[in-house]
Amino acid sequence: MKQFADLGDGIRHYPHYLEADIQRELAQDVFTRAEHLWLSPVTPGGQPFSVRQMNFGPLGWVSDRQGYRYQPHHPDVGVPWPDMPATMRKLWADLLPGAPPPQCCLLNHYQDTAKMGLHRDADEKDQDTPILSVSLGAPARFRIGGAKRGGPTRSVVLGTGDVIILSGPSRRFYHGIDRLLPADDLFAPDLGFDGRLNLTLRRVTRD
Ligand code: MD6
Ligand code: FE
Repeated sequence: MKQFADLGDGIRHYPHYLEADIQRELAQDVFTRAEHLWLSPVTPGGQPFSVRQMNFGPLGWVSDRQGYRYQPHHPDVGVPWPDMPATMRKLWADLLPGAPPPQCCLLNHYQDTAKMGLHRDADEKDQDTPILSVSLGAPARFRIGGAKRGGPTRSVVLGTGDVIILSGPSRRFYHGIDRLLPADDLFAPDLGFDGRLNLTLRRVTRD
């Protein structure tokens, strides 16, 4: 079993889990698959997100004026989402053996002052299977609270190649990204892109 930091409540942080060459390959793969398909999501109230998004796999998470939902097709061009990168499927199989396979890989690309407000991942009918996330590129401050909004929070820096899993109670915890942090020269291989990528794997349906 690879080393992880047990942060309690089912939160497992695996610093530097992916090696630099795998990170580079994954980043290239992701940008190739996402080309021309990036989404510029808005909240149901019409506020633009500061990240751009894309999805891979059978279902994609979409936010627009109609609301938040999962759907099998790209909302603008109508094509099915591209396949999930093989590295992501392998990570899930290695770290969550026995869990039903992921149905969505949501991609977020942060640049400059992009951030993500505190939210819960609550649009999945399956609220029990863990969520696994991979970060690539610039480090970021990840904030995590509890099951209710407004309680105490703590933060953890997610660096490039890090994996974090929210399982057990933390699957339903509020979390977000405060901001990107200056690149750490020791752990910052050049991955050939600006900013930060985060990929989250989710199980959506309850079978
Ligand atoms: C991010 N991550 O790291 C945003 N959600 O950019 C998430 O929203 C997230 O990292 C569920 C589980 C793990 C995550
Ligand atoms: Fe989330």
